[in-house]
Amino acid sequence: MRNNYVVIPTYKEVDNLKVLLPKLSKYKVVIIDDNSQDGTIELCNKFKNVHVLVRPKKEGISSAVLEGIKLLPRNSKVVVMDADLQHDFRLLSKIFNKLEKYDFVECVRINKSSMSFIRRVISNISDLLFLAFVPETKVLKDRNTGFFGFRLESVDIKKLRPGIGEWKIAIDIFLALKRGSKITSISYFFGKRKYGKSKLSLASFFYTFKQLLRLNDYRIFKFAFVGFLGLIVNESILFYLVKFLRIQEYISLVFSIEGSTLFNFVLLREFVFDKRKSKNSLLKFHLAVLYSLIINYLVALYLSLFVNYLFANFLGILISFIFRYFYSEHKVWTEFSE
Ligand SMILES: Nc1nc2c(ncn2[C@@H]2O[C@H](COP(=O)(O)OP(=O)(O)OP(=O)(O)O)[C@@H](O)[C@H]2O)c(=O)[nH]1
Ligand SMILES: [Mg+2]
Repeated sequence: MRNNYVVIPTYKEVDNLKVLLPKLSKYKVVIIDDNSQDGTIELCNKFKNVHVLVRPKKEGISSAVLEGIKLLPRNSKVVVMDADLQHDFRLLSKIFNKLEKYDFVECVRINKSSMSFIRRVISNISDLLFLAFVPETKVLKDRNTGFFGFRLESVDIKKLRPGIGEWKIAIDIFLALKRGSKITSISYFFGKRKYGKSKLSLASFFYTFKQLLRLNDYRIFKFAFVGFLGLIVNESILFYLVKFLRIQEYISLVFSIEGSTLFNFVLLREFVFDKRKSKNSLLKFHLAVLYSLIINYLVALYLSLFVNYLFANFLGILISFIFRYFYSEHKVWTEFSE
């Protein structure tokens, strides 16, 4: 019990805290408040078990939680929750119990249907995007959760580098778990915000996208760049074989395509998916290339019925690129070494 901490990021939540803090008397509580100026500090100071850290300005949930956990002893068990009473405080003892055996506990919302339609759509899209761009998260059930627990010593804190404004810290912490960490989940009913307003805004989309690319390690851009280099290699081989060696075009094309495929494979393996290894990746990458050629061909053929054939081909290339990228992420390089 001694090192069980509840970490709560807050911004203008004093009315909710008046209800929540008295329920947390069994735990040590760390509040990271972004200068709400609404009486939060005065309220927190009334509770002996509550420590409040005030930051000068609003910088987002993720960095707030990180600042909070940096204050804690390494052998702490930590639960992160919101102040707005959407996260059920009655689950705390269950989460801390799970942390006796597990390193990470995610609390999974089972009543997403109680959310408004638009919030549900946003939440599902965001969930899907994280799954698509950060395949390591596929073992999680609720990638958007803000309610979760972890053993601090199982987390490599140096790996946590959330940007300003970001707010999905659960994914960052999950990805920073040390090798061999055990994870589990608890389902719960997601409540309604009691007082005050949600801090979600249009800017949240931008921050989510920023976090998505950061956690993706910008692989999508690196992949596109390697593809571009492959195009140059492909054209160069073709030019050399046809122009200088006078080999028939239909034969030269086979070599230029295979040459650029091998070139792309090596670059991707060494520089893009270098933290992952996988059996038969060369064969699987050839399949990715084959499928994407077929997609390119069929899309270009079909769309040329409606638009200019060059534009149709361009769209075919674009769609086949997207396919090849996600196929590489999810089917070719599938083993995560870190
Ligand atoms: N320190 C700090 N806390 C924040 C910031 N933004 C939000 N919070 C707190 O983070 C928690 C979650 O914020 P909410 O606005 O409820 O966001 P949400 O739960 O993801 O979204 P909703 O489902 O709309 O409620 C609350 O305790 C907020 O007070 C911030 O910039 N800094
Ligand atoms: Mg909320």
